[in-house]
Amino acid sequence: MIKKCLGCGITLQSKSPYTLGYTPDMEKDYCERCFKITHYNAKIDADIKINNKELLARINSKGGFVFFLVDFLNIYEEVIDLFKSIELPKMLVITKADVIPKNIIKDKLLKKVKKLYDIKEDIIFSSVKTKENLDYLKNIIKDKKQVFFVGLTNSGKSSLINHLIGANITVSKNCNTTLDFIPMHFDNFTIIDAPGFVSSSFIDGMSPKGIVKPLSYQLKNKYYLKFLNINLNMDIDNNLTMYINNNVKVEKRRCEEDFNNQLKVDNNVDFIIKGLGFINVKKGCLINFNIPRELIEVRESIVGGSNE
Ligand SMILES: Nc1nc2c(ncn2[C@@H]2O[C@H](COP(=O)(O)OP(=O)(O)OP(=O)(O)O)[C@@H](O)[C@H]2O)c(=O)[nH]1
Ligand SMILES: [Mg+2]
Repeated sequence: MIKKCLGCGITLQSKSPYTLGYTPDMEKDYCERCFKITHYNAKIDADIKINNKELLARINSKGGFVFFLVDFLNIYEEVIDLFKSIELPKMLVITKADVIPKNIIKDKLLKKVKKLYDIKEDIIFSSVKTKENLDYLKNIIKDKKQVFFVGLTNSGKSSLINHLIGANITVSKNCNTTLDFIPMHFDNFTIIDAPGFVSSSFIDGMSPKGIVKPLSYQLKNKYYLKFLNINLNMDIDNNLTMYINNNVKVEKRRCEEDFNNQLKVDNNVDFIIKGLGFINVKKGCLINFNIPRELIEVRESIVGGSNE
């Protein structure tokens, strides 16, 4: 009989210790990987490749209601396109609302996201830390037969389910912790956790630690910003505010670097570095940078101007 791991959804097996799903004891409900993540906070680098197209097809072949989760730093077109590709009734949930900086008026943010990305469905915030909207979500679930929690990897799907129904799905700050669908049956409804979609992001699995602190700079054209291995400069003196993880160190240095990429932007845009966050740039300019163009998106700002 096939038995699935309650932590990540993979089929359990006791034959091959280096293959996913391994447990030394088939009586156990969790695989060894989940055990190590939960008890030793282990970073497991198994080479897991979630195929977005296959995952989408699997979701669209089912019936039910979909909560699509994304956190505030990872709202960008590539992700919204995934949301739009879901053919079931759905709602966008902006998770980890507790990390959204206090200068941002959440109502306005929501309206801007809705308008900019032309989202017809409802959008709500949620947080397992502050319990924001957990009761609201519970009420929606009660009226449905089958509810899927899908979204970008690391967006907080498993955490949210654990908090909504007291489940014990494995949660971690690494990507692709959940490996397969995990259905949980109740008297009147079924809740299904799903593996996360992957995006072409700069960094994998960076979950914001605490409230994102906006970093504001007056950046003279002779200087550039260095963070992680990214270099970024503008062709005019400009004002910018960075919305990225607090644990990323940003340095201002005098220009002597080469930048192999350029992008011309309008006034008040967000320069998005996929997987890391975004930079609100006040004045239209030419942005020079050194990372591949496909890791960047630019949009009319969802935080700048009237939202601050
Ligand atoms: N600050 C904050 N962190 C959260 C919240 N929800 C989840 N997290 C953190 O986000 C990280 C990812 O959580 P998971 O629940 O494993 O995310 P997931 O979407 O199930 O990820 P995959 O299964 O890998 O696709 C963990 O470090 C969680 O602690 C939240 O509401 N607030
Ligand atoms: Mg998960």
